[in-house]
Amino acid sequence: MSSDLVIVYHRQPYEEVVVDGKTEYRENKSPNGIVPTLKSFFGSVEKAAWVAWKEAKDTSNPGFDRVVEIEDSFGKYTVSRLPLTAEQVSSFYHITSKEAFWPILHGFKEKYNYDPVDWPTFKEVNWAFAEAAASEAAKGAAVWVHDYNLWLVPGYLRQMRPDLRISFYHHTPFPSADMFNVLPWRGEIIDSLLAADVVGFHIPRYAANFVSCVRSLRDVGNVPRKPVPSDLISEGSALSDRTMPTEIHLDTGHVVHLGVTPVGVDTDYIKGLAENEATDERATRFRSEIGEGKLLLSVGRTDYTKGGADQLLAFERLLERRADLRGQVRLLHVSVPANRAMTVYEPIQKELEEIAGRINGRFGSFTFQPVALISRAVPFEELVAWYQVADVAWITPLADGMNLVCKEYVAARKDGDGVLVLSEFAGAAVELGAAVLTNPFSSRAMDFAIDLAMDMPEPERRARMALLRSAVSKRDTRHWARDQLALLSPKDFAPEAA
Ligand code: GDG
Repeated sequence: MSSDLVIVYHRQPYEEVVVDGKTEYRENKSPNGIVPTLKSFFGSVEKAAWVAWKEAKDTSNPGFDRVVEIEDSFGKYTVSRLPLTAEQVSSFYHITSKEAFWPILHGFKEKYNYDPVDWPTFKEVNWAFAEAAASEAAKGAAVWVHDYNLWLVPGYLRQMRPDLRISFYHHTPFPSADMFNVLPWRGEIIDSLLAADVVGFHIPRYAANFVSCVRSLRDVGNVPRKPVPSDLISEGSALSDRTMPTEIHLDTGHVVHLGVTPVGVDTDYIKGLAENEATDERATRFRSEIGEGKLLLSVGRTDYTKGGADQLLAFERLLERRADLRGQVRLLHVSVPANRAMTVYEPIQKELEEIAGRINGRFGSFTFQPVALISRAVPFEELVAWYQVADVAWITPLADGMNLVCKEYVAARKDGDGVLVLSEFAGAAVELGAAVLTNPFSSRAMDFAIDLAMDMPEPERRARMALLRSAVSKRDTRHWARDQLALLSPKDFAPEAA
């Protein structure tokens, strides 16, 4: 019970490797993903802790140290690893979180799978996370819980430790009541979130949707609103709102602050990589391989929300429609498959392979394949080199909480050129109105956007990229960290939380 800040996130914050029979904890240098950003908060407190899970064959005797002390470039911190069995991981994470919650969060009712959900296991695992956080947190400490797979933690934690300041951040979209209320456990989830002091979202729309869910289930009276900052409004785009809710007052006197802070990328790190010699050499090699033609780049996890199949179909239509581009344009589609235990993603992989194969069969030759489908993660340094040479980053998810790939592309374009085609259903669209925004549910809109990108004159490309670069630098990881820490600071809390 001695940490001033406890981060509760399902993944461990380092790589664990066994060297000569000895376990070593290595700093995970990967800049992508959220882990390094979260660790950067540790610099601001004296004592910090992290709670994650680790698979154990036998939870009563897990065979590893439950608590380890780590020291890396982010400082010293403690990591509590909850021993979970493979069955618990599968039930709480692969099934309840990914097959029931994930589709609903992203608006895919038809993919929602209720039957295999084992709710008692989900509750048990969330309780274990809450217990571990409670035992790490000093009196009045801040506990910061991440993502929907830990939705019940704030409620449990409040029961165990009323003194704590609890913040919960959603990395995904938050749907409106019409969608969210499909979940039979909606009341329990909402009550748990309302036990937090701060509930955080990427963009104003998700906060508004959350309020619609709360109102549908609980009587919370008037919810104050304030204007949305102008840099979070892309005129006319699907996810932009003009005002946003700020806090929810409960009958008990408890106030839930609604935090809207879009996650950014580490622009300095990406800039550093983009400027290093090895990346330059790589980029030069890639450019000579591409030759005179144009390269479209698409990067994302293999997930139905990312809209990979719709995008490949749009590419096929592009080649059908425009004979001038055949043999002149290629699409590099990096689609990183999920953990093998999640069979739910297998049909998407098959579909991507089928469409890519058909396009190559129709428009390719012995020496030229229009689609390169990469179904594995490429090293981030290589990704940055691809970002630098891609004429167009084509990022068209059907739904995405934020989407960091588009921001990484912009941050890597030190030459000030390149076109970003972005779905208006990615949270990032509210900040990146200078992109070519498109609607991935409309073939016509997708075709129009990609034509515009292919034919865009250089001055327009540069003007748009300058605006995009300034937006991405403004709200980078440091900005996010500052905002989040301010929300967690004691001055924002009513005496009941002290
Ligand atoms: C969730 C939300 C939200 C991708 N392929 C490779 C690779 N990546 C990296 C990218 C990027 C990260 O993975 C993906 O981040 P996204 O934000 O695009 O998407 P999710 O994984 O779905 O993340 C999302 C995010 O949380 C943060 O709150 O933005 O909406 O769904 O950093 O670079 N990295 C490497 N090789 C690859 O092939 N090394």
